[in-house]
Amino acid sequence: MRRVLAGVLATSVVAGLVTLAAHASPRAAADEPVVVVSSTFDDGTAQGWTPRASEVVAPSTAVARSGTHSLAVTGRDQSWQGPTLNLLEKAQKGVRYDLSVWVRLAAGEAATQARLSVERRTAGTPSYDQVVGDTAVTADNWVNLRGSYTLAADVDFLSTYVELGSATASLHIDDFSLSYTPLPPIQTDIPSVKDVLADHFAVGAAVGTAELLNNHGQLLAKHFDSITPGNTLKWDATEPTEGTFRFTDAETLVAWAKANGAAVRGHTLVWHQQTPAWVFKDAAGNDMTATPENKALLLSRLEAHIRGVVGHFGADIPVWDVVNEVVDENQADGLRRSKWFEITGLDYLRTAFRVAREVAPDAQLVINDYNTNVPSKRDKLYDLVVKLRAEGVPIDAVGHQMHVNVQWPSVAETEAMLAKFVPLGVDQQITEMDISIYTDNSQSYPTPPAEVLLTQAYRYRDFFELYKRYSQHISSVTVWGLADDNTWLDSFPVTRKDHPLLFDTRLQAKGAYWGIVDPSRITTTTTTTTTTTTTTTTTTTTMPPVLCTVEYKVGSQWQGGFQAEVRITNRTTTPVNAWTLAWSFPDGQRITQLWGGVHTQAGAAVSVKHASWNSMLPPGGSVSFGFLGSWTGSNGKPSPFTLNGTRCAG
Ligand code: 9MR
Repeated sequence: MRRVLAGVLATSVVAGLVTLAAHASPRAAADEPVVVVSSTFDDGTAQGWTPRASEVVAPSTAVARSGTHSLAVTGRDQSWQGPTLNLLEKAQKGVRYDLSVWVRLAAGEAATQARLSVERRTAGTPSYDQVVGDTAVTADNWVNLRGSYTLAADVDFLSTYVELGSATASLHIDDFSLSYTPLPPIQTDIPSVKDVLADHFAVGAAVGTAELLNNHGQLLAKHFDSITPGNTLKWDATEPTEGTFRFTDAETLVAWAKANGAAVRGHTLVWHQQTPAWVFKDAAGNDMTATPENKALLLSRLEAHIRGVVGHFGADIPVWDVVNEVVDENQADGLRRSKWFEITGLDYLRTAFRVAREVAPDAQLVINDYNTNVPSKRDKLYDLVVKLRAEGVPIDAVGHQMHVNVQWPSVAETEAMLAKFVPLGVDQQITEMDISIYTDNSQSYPTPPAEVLLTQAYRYRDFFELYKRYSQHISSVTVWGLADDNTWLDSFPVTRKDHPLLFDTRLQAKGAYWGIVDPSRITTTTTTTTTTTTTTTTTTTTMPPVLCTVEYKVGSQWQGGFQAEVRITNRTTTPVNAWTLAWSFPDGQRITQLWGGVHTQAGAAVSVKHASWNSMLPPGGSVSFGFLGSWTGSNGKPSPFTLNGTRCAG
């Protein structure tokens, strides 16, 4: 239910006054959105909005997204000029706000891009944060810019503003709102993940400064004994211009870790992304080409960077992802064609590890990469580590990012990944784990389906069981985010809400958490919250208990024929005796031969009964069978499957 504060809507001045009361109000119940500011301009005033520079803002009746007025902005001569609203007295540190505004170009203006930004100043020094990135806008329609923002620093200036890609276009804005939804308390009566796994490895989360505050900070402290700065130690954050180092946010994270007894993983010294352009400019300011002079210059910059960053933190950061994502399995030599490689060959790797070891002799030095489970990539990474270590390059550990999803990869492939590096005697770390609920780019769920979250919970269980079995070779396991309210997967590979972590968007424990902590408590009762700026619906869905999951994989397919494998897993705590699995084919498929069971087919309806030797399906156990079939049309996957008459998930 939406909660609008009486009297807030009239003017932003009134809204500001009421805001203070709202934040203190015991009636601001968890999960009910509180509108802090709403600007409709329908009273014919600018409601506190002002220009950022010399442009003009004025209420207008030329167009309105709702009601009678919008705010017209004319006379712009810089792209960053635009309407701005002072939020200093309105937004509090550590609260996650939803911002929404509608934008439309003035009549006759050519299409361009708009974005919603925040300017904040600490002791007079400005920083600019993007709330909503470049979004196409035209003079024909209203476009909604909507995003979330958490203020994490102490500020003496705070404003939001709309800016455009094209410098001079005039525009209108309307129906701005700033709102927040109070969070319920974190659960204090559940086990801490770090305690449950204390005998095995450190448990980490990737965070930014916003995750240290209020409920987020409490959740982080309760469950994690390691943190990885998600962005604040990358080159663009630490050395944006040559020789000028900035450590403010990273220092905040390190201080929090010290105060809370958590370790810090340093991420990352060398990467092909988030590296400022100046790094790859030659002495004349042009893009570097592969010359001996440029190679020397680039390696000297690399050395100075590592000395500056690693030297600054010293013993406070005892493990570094020295190099990140340098392997490309599609190259015969296995090396990513980054600017680093093009200009220095393998020497950037040698220099990075050598200098890191010199500056921090006791730190653990890691080579970190994604998709290290994929056999071809795993093997190329392995070959590189062997080669460099043979030369004396001090690589102490291999980092497996483990950005995976609810179907991919298999636990067996992941085990092969860990097993591969064991003979080398290197430490291994899981550095960036998350389990996307999506398996392809076309999917998007308004609310995550209960059965998908259940599969995710079992995947977390199975991966952590594997890590525990290998824990003598694994020193830490880190998830890439604290909770589902803030995950990089919301905008990668496409924009949609993902739910890949252990805690939900309200910071409550998910099945994924129980999968790690106590799989017997993975529950089919889920609480999901869907939030929009105007409504919030909280639904508690009690699903029928899930008895089984079924994986159906087409292994190969050719003109008219295909081969498939089906794996049934018993998700209950009691054995299933004498199983029969049934489904209906969607595309006229016909089974021609089946092994591992006995089949009958009538039209589309198929029933597969156990073979004499695999009739028992133990609790938590699986059986598989395979078949050859014929198909026409699209060979779609059947769903649902029923086991002894009860529907399975997957
Ligand atoms: O979590 C990081 C995200 O906020 C950044 O936008 C993103 C793009 O540079 O980088 C994310 O972290 C990456 C990590 O540094 C390296 N492995 C992949 C991670 C996800 O992109």
